Amino acid sequence: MMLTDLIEKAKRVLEGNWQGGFTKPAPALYPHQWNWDSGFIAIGYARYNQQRAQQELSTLFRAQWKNGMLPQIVFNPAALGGYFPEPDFWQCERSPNAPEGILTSGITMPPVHAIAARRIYQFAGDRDQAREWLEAIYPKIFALHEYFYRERDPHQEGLVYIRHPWESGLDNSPTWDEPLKAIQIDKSQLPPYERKDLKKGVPASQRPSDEDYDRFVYLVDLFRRLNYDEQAIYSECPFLVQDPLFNSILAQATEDLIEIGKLLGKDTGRLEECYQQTNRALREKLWDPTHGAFDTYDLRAGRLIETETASGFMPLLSGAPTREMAATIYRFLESNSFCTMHNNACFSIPNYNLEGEYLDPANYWRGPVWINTNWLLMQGLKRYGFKQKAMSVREDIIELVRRWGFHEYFDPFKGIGYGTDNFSWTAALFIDAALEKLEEMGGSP
Ligand code: 9WN
Repeated sequence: MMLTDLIEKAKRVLEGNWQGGFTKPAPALYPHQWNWDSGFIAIGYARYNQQRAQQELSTLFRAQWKNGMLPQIVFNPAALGGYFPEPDFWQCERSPNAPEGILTSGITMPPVHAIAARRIYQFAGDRDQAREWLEAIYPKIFALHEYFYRERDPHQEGLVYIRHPWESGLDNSPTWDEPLKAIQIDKSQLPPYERKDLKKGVPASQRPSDEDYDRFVYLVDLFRRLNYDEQAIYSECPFLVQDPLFNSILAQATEDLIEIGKLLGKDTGRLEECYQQTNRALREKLWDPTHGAFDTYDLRAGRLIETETASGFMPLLSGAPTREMAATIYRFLESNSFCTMHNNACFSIPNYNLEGEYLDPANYWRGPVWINTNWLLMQGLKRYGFKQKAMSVREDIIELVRRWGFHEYFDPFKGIGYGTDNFSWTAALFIDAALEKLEEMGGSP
């Protein structure tokens, strides 16, 4: 199929998932609005439908908590019953910070919104209107970043923690195995629950395990018992980690927010401090020279967690690595661990080391290639001048979709699409990558 036809097909995927105010991540598996999904989706819309892109983020930010937190899920009241956990389980009304009249979960996600907002302005057909929209969204994104640095950075070191694997966006990444194993579950104390994700046509072998879900549920139950009080959660939560993916997205989003702020004539001093401090902390605390990548710091265990996932390269995105660190990362990415061969033999960039002990090429965040992390790493590779590698990642984004469709994730060796089909961010980021390629080719498909 010609690239231009595929782009039209991708637009139809987004249209099919459009709910009249936001875009759900997938037709059946994810029936509500998800935080970082909407950011990636807006990046796709930014290329061809400015209004939609703006609306996607505006709808999301309507659900912002009073303390600035932006929830992981905004529930669609008309679609309740199809997902677990839903508002009856979260019970966010226990928190004085929860928004009134809007149903949400009680955790957050990586803050990609300023990255998307800047691109919306960059590609806007109507710049004046985009600027007006930025005026309205800027204070909200600013409040979100303030929330992170105020509530999630206990040592004021520029690194924010996440307190649930769902907050990472990479729910069952091998990086969480160790901290999750440390949580001893007493089944008789766990609230009863029923997984809905296994009833949507995706094999259990491609989803997180029941042991993972027990821990996901344990943490939600803890948060609701603590009425979502950040201080109390900080004291009691057994899962508290500083993750390089989350923090480098935060740093990059802060850099983009600075640019937006300058455009609007705001004082961006505080944001500049945050940006510098987070990048410095990534370098000084999370870089592991023996590993050749960035690690996650486990605040409970008081040590780095050494696993080899794509998150370990993500600080390229925000410009945190020194030239030397970036060169080391580049060699890692070019090794057999992260796939140097092409021509049908392998696709970039799997979420986990292809030679790693816990590799499972069909299981969720434990091996497959995901389009969002590849898109982010592509930006990071460009930033450091690794143009050829960035272009090969872009080519894989396009080829995976061309050959296997708009799947949620893909087998790193065979390409085969796994998880749900018609996945929104795959379609959205494909549109961005394909249009960028077409522009470079001078418009010919
Ligand atoms: C829990 C919606 C979300 C993504 C996450 C992905 C998956 C949810 C789930 O789907 O997580 O948030 O139910 O498995 O891991 O990154 O945002 O697409």
